[in-house]
Amino acid sequence: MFCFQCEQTAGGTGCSQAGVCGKSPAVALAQDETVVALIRLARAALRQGPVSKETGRLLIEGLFLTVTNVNFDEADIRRYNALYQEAGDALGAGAADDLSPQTLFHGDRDIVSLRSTLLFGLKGMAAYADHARVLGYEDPAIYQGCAAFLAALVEDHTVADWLGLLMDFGHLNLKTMGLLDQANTESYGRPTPTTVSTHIAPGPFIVVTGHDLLDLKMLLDQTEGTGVAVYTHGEMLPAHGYPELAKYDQLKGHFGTAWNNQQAEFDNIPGALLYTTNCLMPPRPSYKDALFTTGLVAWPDLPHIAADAEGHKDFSAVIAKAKALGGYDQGQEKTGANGGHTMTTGFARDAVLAHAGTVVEAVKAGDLRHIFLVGGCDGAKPGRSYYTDFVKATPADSLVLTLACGKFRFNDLDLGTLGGLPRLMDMGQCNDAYSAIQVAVALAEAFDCGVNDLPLTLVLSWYEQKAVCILLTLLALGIKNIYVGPSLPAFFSDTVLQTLVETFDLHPTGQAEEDLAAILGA
Ligand code: SF4
Ligand code: SF3
Repeated sequence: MFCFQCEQTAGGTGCSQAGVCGKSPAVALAQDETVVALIRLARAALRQGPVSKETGRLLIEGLFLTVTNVNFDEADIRRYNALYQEAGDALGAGAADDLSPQTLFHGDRDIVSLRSTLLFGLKGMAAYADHARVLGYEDPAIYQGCAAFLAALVEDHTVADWLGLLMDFGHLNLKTMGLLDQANTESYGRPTPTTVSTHIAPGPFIVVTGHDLLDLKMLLDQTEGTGVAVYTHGEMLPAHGYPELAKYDQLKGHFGTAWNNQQAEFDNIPGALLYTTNCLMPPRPSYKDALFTTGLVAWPDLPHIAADAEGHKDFSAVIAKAKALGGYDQGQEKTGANGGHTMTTGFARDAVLAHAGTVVEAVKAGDLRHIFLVGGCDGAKPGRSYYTDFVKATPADSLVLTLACGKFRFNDLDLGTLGGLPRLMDMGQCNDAYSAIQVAVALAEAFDCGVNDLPLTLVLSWYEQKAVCILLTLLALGIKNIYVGPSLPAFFSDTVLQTLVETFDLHPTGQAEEDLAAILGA
């Protein structure tokens, strides 16, 4: 096997014996075969004319299937692959469309790097498109673009053309994140600032993790009146900010921190666990029996809750498991990383922009020196204390916006307030980078300047492929001076990295205090 799609890749270069994530060589091969089956399907579909909704759905589903920490079940992946192969056959895929997984690594280092960057970005975007789809929001342009970029992966392009493709892709991902933003806010209401408790009450409970808010909504409908409480974990925290989810009394609070701590946090848990999307780690025996997967997530021999033809899911087995396990006898404190008992969320663009006037005036009066967006993935590798150190060191006359699971390093800290606003504001999940972009654009308009002229710096942490698509969107929008860490993608060749650094002033993160001083001194 060879895989270098995530930040924890072996030796910082590539997993070749087994995945650090727990992916076996057989699963890695099956997932590479998924990708070539999807390219085959995309090529056949493009020859027929506009890409149909049915084909588009298969493309995003298959790509999402191969995102890090989603599916570890070879037999399950092969079942999906057979569907993609059949769909390609039905559209007239020919011998020339049959590709070996090796095709993905064909060419010199720079070409493999550029191809991989596009492929991994596509995987991330597919996750967002799929979340929008389950809520009934689809856009033919996203499906068409997805097919075209998949086909382009195995075509010859100059380096300049590859870079152009990456920028075009960044715009398509912006459209996709915009669609998901619309789907979430129209389905669940506009997020409002909310304080979430980390107290776990006695009695039966279910912990829901991943990103799929519809799964959470269906679970909340089904747990009403059962006496079973529901707690969010990881990227589900922002659910508490949505009025249509927060309205359920049994949605009680948040359990633990980010995905990379799950093996410790779920040890001997007396509640049921529901994984709706990434990030699944190899389950430990002490909680394996409590674990259920749904959607594209799978682990061999663990119970999976599938949707019926109408998209409905029956979570009665999860609820029964929670009742059987019974919960804690006494209340527990599952505090944040710094011992805090609450976390806040729900500062999406409307909530922040409601105070745009205050922010603009504070900047003009010299009371607000800088705005930082410290966001992205968490991960297990050392070096991520950078983000805690950075946030702790930000001056009292600055604001810190955050999003995605990397925030669990610091989101239980009390940074105080500035001009009536909390200094730390959680905008939501990783896809809510869309909200952050809207805030930046609105502030630039208010100041009548470009986004790069704002007193705003993005400090990003990456782990999996959704971070790749977000970075490409930010670059496509011309946003410069972004700090990225804790290490750089192994799939960036020296030339690609140099090009990004020169074109976009991209900075690898260094020491928190030094980077902060450089930003504030600039
Ligand atoms: Fe390795 Fe990451 Fe690939 Fe897993 S997803 S095999 S950890 S590079
Ligand atoms: Fe996190 Fe997996 Fe990336 Fe959605 S849950 S940000 S790592």
